[in-house]
Amino acid sequence: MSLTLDSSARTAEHAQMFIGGSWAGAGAGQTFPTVDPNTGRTIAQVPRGDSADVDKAVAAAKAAAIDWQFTDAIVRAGLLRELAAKVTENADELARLEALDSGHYLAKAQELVGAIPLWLDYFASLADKVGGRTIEVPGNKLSFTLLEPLGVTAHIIPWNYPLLILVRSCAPALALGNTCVVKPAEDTSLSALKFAELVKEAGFPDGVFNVVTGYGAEAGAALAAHPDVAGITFTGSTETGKQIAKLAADHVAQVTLELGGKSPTVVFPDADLDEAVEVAVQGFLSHAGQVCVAGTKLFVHADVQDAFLQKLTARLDQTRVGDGFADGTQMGPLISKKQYDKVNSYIEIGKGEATLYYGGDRPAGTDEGGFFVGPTVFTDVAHTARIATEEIFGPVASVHAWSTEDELVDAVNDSIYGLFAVLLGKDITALLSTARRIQVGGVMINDWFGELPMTPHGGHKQSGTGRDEGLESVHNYTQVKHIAINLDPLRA
Ligand code: TXE
Repeated sequence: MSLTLDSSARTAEHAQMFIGGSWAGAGAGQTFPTVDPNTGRTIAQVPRGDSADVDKAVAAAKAAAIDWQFTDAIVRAGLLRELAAKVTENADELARLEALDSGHYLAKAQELVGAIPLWLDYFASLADKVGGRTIEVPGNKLSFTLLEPLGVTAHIIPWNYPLLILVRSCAPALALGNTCVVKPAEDTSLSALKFAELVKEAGFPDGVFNVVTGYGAEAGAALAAHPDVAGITFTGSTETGKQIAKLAADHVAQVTLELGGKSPTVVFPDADLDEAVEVAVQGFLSHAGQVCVAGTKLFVHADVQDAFLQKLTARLDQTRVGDGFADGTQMGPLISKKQYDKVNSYIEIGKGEATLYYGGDRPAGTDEGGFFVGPTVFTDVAHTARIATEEIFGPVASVHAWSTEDELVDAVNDSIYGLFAVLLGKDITALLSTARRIQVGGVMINDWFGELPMTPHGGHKQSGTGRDEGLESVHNYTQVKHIAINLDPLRA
């Protein structure tokens, strides 16, 4: 049955899993609530899938895998384009569901949903363009490779960008002939279920795309451990990523992990400070800091630190934090009580190890039941402080002065993480020299992170392995088959 949203009541009904082309509750009949982080109130009850439900979904995906692999690539691409059209037709409802369930303010959710067709279209275009290669070998032989799909791929999704992260991994998987089982985060299942409806309407064969809702330790772990799952794409915490990699190792599944970060925003002495402040603020306040690439360590050159901090204060004073459905909101709540408690506990830790320069409190006028934390900045922070080394995943930044490139590079590289960095300045030689020396998977110069389907995204060190998006992501969903033919007669 179709998921229905009552926008004014902020509730939804008929949240059901999508397995083998049919809607289903959890086999054991259990559900769990998903809540509106703006108010803490329940939006809907969602099926609490367990390992038996995962078994059914993987079986459905496995049954569909061979036909889907040998469906013409151009047909697979056509279905993805049809799906893109369905997303556009249903963009308003998808955005409202996403805003309600994930805490993105409505205008941002609309922007995110509006971008989904770009991802579907980009990967549709790859379906009939990706292939193997011919290889020159000695003798009268023809040697070549095929790039074949893995088979059943699992997609374990976090709650910060629920639909975008689902699409960025399922679109290439489907385009390249894999069948998918998705496990959305328990905090944000609704947009995945609505998306599954659109997959069905677009005409994908039953079993090609499946969604099992549930908790990570139950449905998620069962999916990662399933012996018929050949590839796992995970975005989430480094800790859970390590657990998933261990589960995958038991049946030698391929893993792609996009994990935590502690990303620097570096202000060079010649930076335009108004622009630098704007990018820095986007870096740690976008989605209330719940972004894998959040720029939570502000490395500001000592010569401009005072001027930067003055401008930063003025800019933070303007930030409108509140209900995501209210006009003009620029920053919504954190996703859950768990995340709210985590961020507040880091703010307390910060007060003990640094100077609280800005914020640290609950923004005035926000719903008492919602999970709101205001913009927070610490100064006088040691590089080894917990708030400067651990992923907080909230609107909390630490400011660090630097003077020489060597000192800067050492400080940035002294981290278990290596996801992303923003560099702001004018001297292109200095910017590129630093960009080469820092150990991160992506560098943005004079701009804030802009995720795109055509550019590879992922981390060095404990920020992950493999790459989402770009041509690089083809490796996540294909395996190589080498074929050789002897062209000489076997007997003279
Ligand atoms: O993440 P988890 P949580 C970071 C961020 C945040 C912290 C904890 O620092 O504060 O993680 O968030 C599923 N086997 N990021 O606890 O556990 C889970 O159901 C299989 C960074 O929500 O990583 C959900 O679908 N699956 C990040 C998904 O994993 C399991 C985005 C993510 O949950 C599982 C989110 C298990 N044992 C959090 N345990 C980013 N890189 O953007 C959980 N899951």
